[in-house]
Amino acid sequence: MSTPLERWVDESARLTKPSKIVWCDGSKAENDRLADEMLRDGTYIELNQKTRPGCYLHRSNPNDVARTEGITYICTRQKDDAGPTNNWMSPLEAKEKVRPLFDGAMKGRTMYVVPYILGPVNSPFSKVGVEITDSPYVVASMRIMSRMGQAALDRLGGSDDFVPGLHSLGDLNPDRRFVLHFPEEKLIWSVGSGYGGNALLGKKCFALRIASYMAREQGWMAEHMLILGLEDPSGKVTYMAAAFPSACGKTNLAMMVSALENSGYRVWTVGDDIAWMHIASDGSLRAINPEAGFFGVAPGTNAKTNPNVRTALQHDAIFTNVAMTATSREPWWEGINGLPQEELINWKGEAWKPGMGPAAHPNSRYTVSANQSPSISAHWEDPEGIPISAIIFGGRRARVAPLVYQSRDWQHGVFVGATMASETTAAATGAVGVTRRDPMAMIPFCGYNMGDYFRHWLEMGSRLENAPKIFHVNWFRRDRSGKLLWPGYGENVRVLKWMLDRIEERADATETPIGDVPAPGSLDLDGLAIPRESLDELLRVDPGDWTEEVAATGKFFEKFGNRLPDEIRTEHKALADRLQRSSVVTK
Ligand code: GTP
Ligand code: SPV
Ligand code: MN
Repeated sequence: MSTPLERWVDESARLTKPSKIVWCDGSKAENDRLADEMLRDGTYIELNQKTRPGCYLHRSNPNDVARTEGITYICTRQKDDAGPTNNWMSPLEAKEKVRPLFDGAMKGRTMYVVPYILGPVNSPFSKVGVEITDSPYVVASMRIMSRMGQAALDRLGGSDDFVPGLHSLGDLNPDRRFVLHFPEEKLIWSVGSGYGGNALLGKKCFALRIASYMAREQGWMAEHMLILGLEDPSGKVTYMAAAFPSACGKTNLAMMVSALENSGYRVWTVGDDIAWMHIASDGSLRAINPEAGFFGVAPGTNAKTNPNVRTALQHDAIFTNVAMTATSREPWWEGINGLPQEELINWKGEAWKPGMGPAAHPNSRYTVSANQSPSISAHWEDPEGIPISAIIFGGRRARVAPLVYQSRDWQHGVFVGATMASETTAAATGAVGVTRRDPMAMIPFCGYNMGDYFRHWLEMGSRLENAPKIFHVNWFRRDRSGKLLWPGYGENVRVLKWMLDRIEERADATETPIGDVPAPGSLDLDGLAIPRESLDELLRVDPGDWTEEVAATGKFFEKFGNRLPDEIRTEHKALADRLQRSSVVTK
């Protein structure tokens, strides 16, 4: 008797017609074998094995360097169940359209069967996925990003309790590229791309889009959030989860070396991109990191901004679309630490000269095991997860949003998340720097109608005994000349400390129409030279800007019609009223 997995593998092989099928066990020997093959056919370029053993460079097709949201679909039977913020096709139409692209797509190639666990191997909250792919780069990446191989097969046994994901590079033609999700049958199809979020199906496709759908059915949450622990001088660790849109600072916050280390505040990493959160029997919210590695943005990473990742990247890491020094074969990117003394080869493999544009692609990335970071928390694989005391929302906004504010309560906090906006980045194709609404940083990743998603957040809150406090941050506010007002990175710990002090009721806040900002003196700025005017500007809530913001969010919410919870409408109205009253007072 064949198992459900064997039957699906057979069916996929009949469709894609590979010359060979390889079941991956996740071993080092298998990984070494794949690396050799990739070095031979140019998929991998060798980096300096003396200084960086086990490190390779991969150059993806120049038309395939970021997530492609325009061809990413949620295929539910009813269009309304995908909602106004997702692309939609009916499951039938989607399969008819895309099946021909898989037909014979693996001819002459090897099909890899990649079983993986999302979450710690022994956690009751972990889930099994299996990706079928014809990309060895995807296999090597999945081995870093998840618990891949035999452990997953052992956990699965003969059961059908896994999320199948079929992936083929196809011909890499953007016109024949599709990333399809079938949340009702928990199935993923991806063709025509080898890029991270499109091709590593355990990441955004399963751990967020399919998992968010499952989470609503089953009463938990799958969120685009980092998880960190803030240690205080007494050694107590308080855990926080933060949702920022793509390329807006999650990895850097989760891995930071604290500027307040000398006074006893340290940050421990539990996760850098995705959190699965459950309500424990004591009514607390507990989170696990479904991933096992980091797929991080390279540009801007250096010894000052993220020393932990620099250490992590000394061995066994994959670099994608970075530049390389021509003689010493070291990876290089903008913001690493000035220009090298030797020639550079850019991300496309050309000799780079100033004036040719960035040498590394702005969305170039590294892939590395989480446990290679010195900041990794001793509790990052706790099967029951760690308890979350604060949820942080944030975005990249040159103006409007202050450095930090606290929501009034859970319902108001959900509203704060639902009204998030951020300037777009190179993590997805399309224009960069355009402000777009991105509730909970989930606009590209929610597998169902976001009106229902807001309701799910409200319901989760009502089931929590001691709900986490909800905050909003913005590291990216600028002055009139366009200069960033806040130093960011390791200095962000000052804001985390204020949150901890709020949780422990030690810090004062000043009420504003949008929420509570730090009262004068309550933000620890010891040892940081920041002009008084900058601080005032960072914390300023401008009634004019916020009145425009209320209009923009109102317009955005209209899209959801009667799927928008009344509570969100109530909060929207209350904010408008508070703003109006405050501008009357200040006049
Ligand atoms: P995804 O992996 O796409 O989800 O991104 P992310 O949210 O993990 O963002 P990441 O930490 O990789 O940061 C993205 C970019 O923002 C990098 O170029 C960082 O150098 C920069 N960045 C991160 N934190 C800060 C900060 O506090 N201040 C400033 N100015 N830039 C930051
Ligand atoms: C993001 O874009 O949010 C990422 C990178 O974390 S990807 O895996 O491509 O989604
Ligand atoms: Mn992300």
